[in-house]
Amino acid sequence: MTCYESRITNPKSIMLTQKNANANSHPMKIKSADLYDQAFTPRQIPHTQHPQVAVVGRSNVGKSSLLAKMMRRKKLVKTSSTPGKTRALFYYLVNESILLVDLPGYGFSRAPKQVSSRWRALVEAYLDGDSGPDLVLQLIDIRHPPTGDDIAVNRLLSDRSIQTLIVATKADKISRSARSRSLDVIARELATSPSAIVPFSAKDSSFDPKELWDNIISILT
Ligand SMILES: Nc1nc2c(ncn2[C@@H]2O[C@H](COP(=O)(O)OP(=O)(O)OP(=O)(O)O)[C@@H](O)[C@H]2O)c(=O)[nH]1
Ligand SMILES: [Mg+2]
Repeated sequence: MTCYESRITNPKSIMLTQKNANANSHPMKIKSADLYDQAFTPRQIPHTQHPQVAVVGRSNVGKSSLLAKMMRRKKLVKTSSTPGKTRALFYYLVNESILLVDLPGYGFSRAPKQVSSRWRALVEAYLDGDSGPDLVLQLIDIRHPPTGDDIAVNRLLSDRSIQTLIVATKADKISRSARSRSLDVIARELATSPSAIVPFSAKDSSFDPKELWDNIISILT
């Protein structure tokens, strides 16, 4: 199927392109962003027709900071000073067309080292439900090789054939040369190519969230 055919036959894509089409501005110029829903248990997961982009990663990796940048809404995104305390899915509706979903962080408890069963139950219910994500951004701290949890979660996604974009966060924390070495390591561990990984920083404005949006839109449409 060509891109054009997939664009006209995928109703979610039509929603995206129609709502955001404007020749004079970026397709994801943020006009509105609001908390749409939240789910603390599998039963609370909302059913929706909106395209969904979920953000997953270890606690403290920078999920909420990335979402705040993408939506240009610093105060909207739920953050907590205690890593791993928030065990819910937060849904944000952007431009009345696309949902960004902040998934709970994993890997916060010291023992056992594996993804906790409660986290797994909630996230698997989301991934396997009839209103799961169209794309998952898996965030990896650029300073460290992927952990066992990161690799397990990557497998959880690939086992389900869920489209995944790896984003390497906190790129401001290391030098350019260290960045490219890190991308090589992350790519090798997650069986992808370094060029498929998007480096990002929520603190350095040379990392423009528009580029992330461009990546997302091109995957979804
Ligand atoms: N230097 C730097 N710090 C960052 C960046 N992104 C996030 N941080 C910091 O890292 C800490 C955690 O960021 P959050 O966005 O709350 O991380 P999270 O993944 O949402 O964490 P949980 O909600 O606990 O799972 C905060 O102190 C942020 O300011 C970044 O790109 N660069
Ligand atoms: Mg968070």
